[in-house]
Amino acid sequence: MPVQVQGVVARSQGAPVTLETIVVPDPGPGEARVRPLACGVCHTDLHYREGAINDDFPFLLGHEAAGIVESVGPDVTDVAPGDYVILNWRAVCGTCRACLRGRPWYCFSSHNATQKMTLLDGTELSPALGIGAFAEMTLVAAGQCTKVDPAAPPEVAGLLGCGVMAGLGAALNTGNVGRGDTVAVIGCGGVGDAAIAGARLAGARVIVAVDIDDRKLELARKFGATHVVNSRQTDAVEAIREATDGFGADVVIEAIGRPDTYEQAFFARDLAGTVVLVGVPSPDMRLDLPLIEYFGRGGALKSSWYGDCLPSRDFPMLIDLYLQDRLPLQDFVSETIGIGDVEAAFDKMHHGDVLRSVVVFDR
Ligand code: PAD
Ligand code: ZN
Repeated sequence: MPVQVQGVVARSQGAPVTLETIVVPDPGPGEARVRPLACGVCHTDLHYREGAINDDFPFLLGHEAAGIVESVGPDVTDVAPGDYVILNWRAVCGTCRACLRGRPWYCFSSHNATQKMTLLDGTELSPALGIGAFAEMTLVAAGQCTKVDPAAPPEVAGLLGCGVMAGLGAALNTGNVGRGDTVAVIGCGGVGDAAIAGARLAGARVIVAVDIDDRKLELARKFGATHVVNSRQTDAVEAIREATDGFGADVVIEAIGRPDTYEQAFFARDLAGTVVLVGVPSPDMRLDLPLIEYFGRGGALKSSWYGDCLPSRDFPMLIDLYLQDRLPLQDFVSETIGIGDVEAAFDKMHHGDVLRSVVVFDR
């Protein structure tokens, strides 16, 4: 039977989100119906509301979630009702050209639910990143459910579903930070701080955090920054060089998505170093740099999509590290809120007051 539940919907561009009754169909082949227990508020949800992703309003927002599988489609065997899962937006297809070459973390054709959730009047909803988890129930592809140890509380576990995974993976997977490396992270929101935590986990010996907000720099220290730089007051490139014996960092991670900070990242790395762009730029942005600098500095300029993560490999492993007190995921949770507080959480995010607000559902 289809169920009717409450969900957070963005009806039109820029309008405040509203709590609406939504209809969630029974799971069909390859699908799972999931009861979210917690879901983080991510910048991307706000981008959807502002119409910056696409025009497919109305959106059902929310995509950083952990929950319980309620029911599964007839052919689903890898998850079962009662499983505790993190929802992912990389349900690898196994058949696209990336998967066939053994690089499923780039999967170009990842799965979402085939059926649509709707409003009461039948209007089809577009779930954010194919998830839509600011809702008491949601419908996803079964492959979007990654089982993890239920000992990790949902408000913590859900964060791996998007931003925190993107940052951790930018350091661990895309940047391939190794023991003894020097690392700089520009932009210390949830994503940047996760990159710092990832660099520490990988054994970086120097981690320079750059931001324009002193509150963020203080948090960055907690996640493992050995040096902090307020780039409103100090030149970021010079400060990073100073912290790295005058050479620049082996890996510089840009976690904002701006040309000026990307340029800092480009010039703040050592010869043959790596720049990782995990911040998402807007389509109007341009970069103008002398081509000889690209050649002369060598190394690698990479982008990181979702931290190049493979959910089946990375989520259970990172939850285990959290449970062993080696990854402080709980420190990303600035506050827990109710399902009616998402609009207020956008406001706090906008003012830089929080790393993550997390919606927690009544259990
Ligand atoms: P956030 O807004 O919480 O953090 C951004 C941080 O950058 C804040 O601490 C700001 O103070 C700081 N900042 C802003 N301007 C500057 C500047 N000029 N110089 C230095 N610091 C500055 O965002 P977030 O951490 O949630 O997300 C960061 C980016 O990562 C954002 O672009 C988001 O869209 C992107 C993202 N990417 C992926 C992916 O798969 N690549 C996934 C999730 C999020
Ligand atoms: Zn997100």
